[in-house]
Amino acid sequence: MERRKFIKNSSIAMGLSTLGLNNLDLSSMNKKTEKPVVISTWDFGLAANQDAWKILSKGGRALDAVEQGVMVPEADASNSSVGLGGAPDRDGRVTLDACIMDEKGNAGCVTALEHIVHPISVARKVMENTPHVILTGEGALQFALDQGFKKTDLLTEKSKKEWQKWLETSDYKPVINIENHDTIGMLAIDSNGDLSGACTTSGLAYKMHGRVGDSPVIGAGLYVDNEYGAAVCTGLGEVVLKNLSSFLAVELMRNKKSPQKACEIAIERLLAKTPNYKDLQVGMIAINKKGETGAYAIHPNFTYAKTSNTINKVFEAAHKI
Ligand code: SD4
Repeated sequence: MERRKFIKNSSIAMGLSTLGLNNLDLSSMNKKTEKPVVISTWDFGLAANQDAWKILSKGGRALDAVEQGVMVPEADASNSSVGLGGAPDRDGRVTLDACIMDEKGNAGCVTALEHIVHPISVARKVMENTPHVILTGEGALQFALDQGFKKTDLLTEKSKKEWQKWLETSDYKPVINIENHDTIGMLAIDSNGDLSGACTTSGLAYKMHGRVGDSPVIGAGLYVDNEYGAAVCTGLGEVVLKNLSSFLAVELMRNKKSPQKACEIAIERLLAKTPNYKDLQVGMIAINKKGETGAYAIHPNFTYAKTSNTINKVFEAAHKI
């Protein structure tokens, strides 16, 4: 019996390695409902998951968990892709994009927000305290200050020096997989079985002033449908915006695809519409109502972190190229 099981497992592993799917999250193939679960993009997701887990493990709400979780990289000045210390635009201004979506389908977003360390919390206030979904730029900042957020200089000395160096050539070229920490997208299912998601970023380094990516756009960077699942993207926002990849992945889960298949098909769709896809990276993660998860990317080295009662680990996603 044991030997048969061993042979079966090794042949699955051999099959996966032939497909280039080593380090695949095999727990996602377990059909049993697992909750709570939290997943988030990139290596730095693991630290963010720990704060989310403090809420989820006590029976807390997924919405609170994803907000608290993504606040960790937002406040971390040492990473250059989210919140404080984020790379500025080409004019030297740090402009942040974020959105949040709850189990009731409510959503709040801020775009091109300056001077606020936690755009995700401003997005939540937009969702809960206004009749709107998106506030942008000056209006978003004014709203944040009215809600009691403090103005902070987000441009660190390190980011400023790097931007000044960039100005010498001013060559705008999005880099694939910046130091394995880019936008943080986080999805959670709580012990009640409810789903929520959050996504927050400083966007692409040295973008044009006023440029908004996919991350704060519902259906593009993030989508949650509490009946079926949730998905979040990272990578070159322009192509995600044109393909509404998060909405598509959730729609695929509604059509009974697993989160893994949903991510793969959503990325394949994007590739079919993007002739230069080899020059850019998009990664996505998804979770369904059973707590099963999936992840897929165009290029290697897109990592995601998963935390549950049985797992607390960073995985590399399967990839196209
Ligand atoms: C954007 N999607 O602003 C974000 C940035 C990102 O990996 O995720 N980069 O386009």
